[in-house]
Amino acid sequence: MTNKSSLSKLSFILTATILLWIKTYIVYKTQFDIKIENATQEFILFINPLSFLLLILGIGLFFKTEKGRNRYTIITSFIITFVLFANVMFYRFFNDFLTLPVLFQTSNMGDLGNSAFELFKWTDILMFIDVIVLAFLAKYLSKKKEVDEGLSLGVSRKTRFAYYVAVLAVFISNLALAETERPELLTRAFDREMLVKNIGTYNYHIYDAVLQSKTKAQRALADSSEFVEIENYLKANQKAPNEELFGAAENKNVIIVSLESLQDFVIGNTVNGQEVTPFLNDFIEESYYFENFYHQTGQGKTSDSEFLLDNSLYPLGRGSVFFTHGGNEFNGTPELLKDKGYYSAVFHANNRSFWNRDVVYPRLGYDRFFSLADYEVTPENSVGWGLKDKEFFEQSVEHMKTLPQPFYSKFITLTNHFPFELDEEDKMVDEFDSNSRTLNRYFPTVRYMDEAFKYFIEDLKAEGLYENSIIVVYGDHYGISQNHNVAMEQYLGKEVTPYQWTQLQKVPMIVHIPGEEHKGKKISKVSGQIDLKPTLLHLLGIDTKDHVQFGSDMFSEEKMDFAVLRDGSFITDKYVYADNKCYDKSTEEETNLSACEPYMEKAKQELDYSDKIVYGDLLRFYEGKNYRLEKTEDHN
Ligand code: GP9
Ligand code: MN
Repeated sequence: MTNKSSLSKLSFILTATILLWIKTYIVYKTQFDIKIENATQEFILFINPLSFLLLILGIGLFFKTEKGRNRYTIITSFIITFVLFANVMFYRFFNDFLTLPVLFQTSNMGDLGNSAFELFKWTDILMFIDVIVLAFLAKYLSKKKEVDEGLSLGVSRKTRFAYYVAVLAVFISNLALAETERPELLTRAFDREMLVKNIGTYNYHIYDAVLQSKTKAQRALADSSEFVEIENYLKANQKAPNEELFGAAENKNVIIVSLESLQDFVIGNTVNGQEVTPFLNDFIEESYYFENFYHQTGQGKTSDSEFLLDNSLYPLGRGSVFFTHGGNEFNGTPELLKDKGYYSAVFHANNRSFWNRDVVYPRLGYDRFFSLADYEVTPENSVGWGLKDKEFFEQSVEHMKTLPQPFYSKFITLTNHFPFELDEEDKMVDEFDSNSRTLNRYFPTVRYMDEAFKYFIEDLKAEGLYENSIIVVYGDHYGISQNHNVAMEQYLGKEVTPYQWTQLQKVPMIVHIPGEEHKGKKISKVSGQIDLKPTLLHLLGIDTKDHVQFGSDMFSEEKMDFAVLRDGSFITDKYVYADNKCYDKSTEEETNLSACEPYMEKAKQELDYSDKIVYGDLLRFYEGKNYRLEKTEDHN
């Protein structure tokens, strides 16, 4: 077989590939709102459909006849175009890319179905033009070639091999480029826009399908018997609520403020002689402040903290649970509060799909998500990751005024996010001076966030929302990673041992209850984000003894001093277990491992049981006694 005939056999496939490729890129640019920041990103976007198209259309090379090959190419082009078209329609409605769970979520599709007609534009037909062109081409070309019998034979093995080596090379270069632009793309950044931007819409669908089948398999293997043991464990760990505070905030609005990357070490502390969080320091004086409160997040960062908050379940050891198990059955706080007549909303000026929030929030019971599209975001009022916190709070209060009361609301800030960028005019303290630009810049952005929060509280007072709301403020996760230990040692004036590192995982946690201002009480009991849900529900007067929850009421006298971090470290009243070592809190020095041993089993069990619930989607088997009896059946 000559090269020339190999090439002509390939030419139809390559024509189809190029047409689809260009079409996909045109669709990216005209139908989706993908933010491109530099030329490399644009280049990645341009090449990203190629590897998949070559791979799939290349299957045509295995067909023995030209007719079969062409037919395969045309049908495949049509299917791929249809997938692209479906994404365009879906995007017009949800501003997001399709995922398999969403596809099977009837409520979502119902919404789309009703408006599909309205979403359709006549120009969409243009998307299919290349398929029609291919069909004509096939007809015309095959007639012309009928004379040449040789060309009807299959493609040689060598050609196929060379072809697929080339496909692999394209794929690997794409992935490598994407990884340099966005490290840990596949494990960390669970933003669909980011995925589509980097690996392309088609590869993204494959990635999504793999994830989906993995979780489906784990779920299918689980059964309700696994739940019995866990339930016994949880029952044995139940703690009675604090009698005085149970119901102290009944029927009040709930305002939860998740402060981005805020660690506890800045509270009451200074940089260059200036207070880092002057407002929070004052706010603490009229609130309850938990000074030994830990974040328990993993790779899912903010989304993990949200998961902990609303479910009192641990996030997972790898990936973001919002992304990997967002379709599970939950008993989220917003859902539980519905029985009490609460309306619920989240405020966060980022893409709806970031961390899969648009899919997970409804499953947790949230009624409304005020996301990027609900805010007026301009280059002037943005910095770093987007809308500046002050603007965010200001615009949020406007939305907030429209909510039915009582409401359960959550506000997620953004400015104090790595790489901690801030406009000159917003800097209220000077940067720290160390070898870490990240730590240096952390202080001014924390200071800015503190100021923004102050304005928020003032706004709430002005709008009459302060007095009838309970306000819960906490840091979502650490902001300064271990890479900056040297600079951190300089700031703290002590070595960052595994013990100190664990202490750095403390995040501030403040609860303000109207009428309780005089308390201004510091609570030193060891607790974590896992405890937020029962604490809150008890304040609202909701009994949680039949709830599936790993946390306990932080106000309860019976509450054990205990927090497990997602990496398996834990903290008790006397000890810290980290890096396989046991530390005595009183000396801050390593001690005999046997001192930590009594808690090691418990720490492991907590995480294991919680993981079992999440991986097996076990809450679908739960027969709660006080609520949602109808949920005993598996609806999925
Ligand atoms: C993104 C914001 C920050 O929406 O919540 O995410 P993070 O990187 O902190 O998880
Ligand atoms: Mn965060």
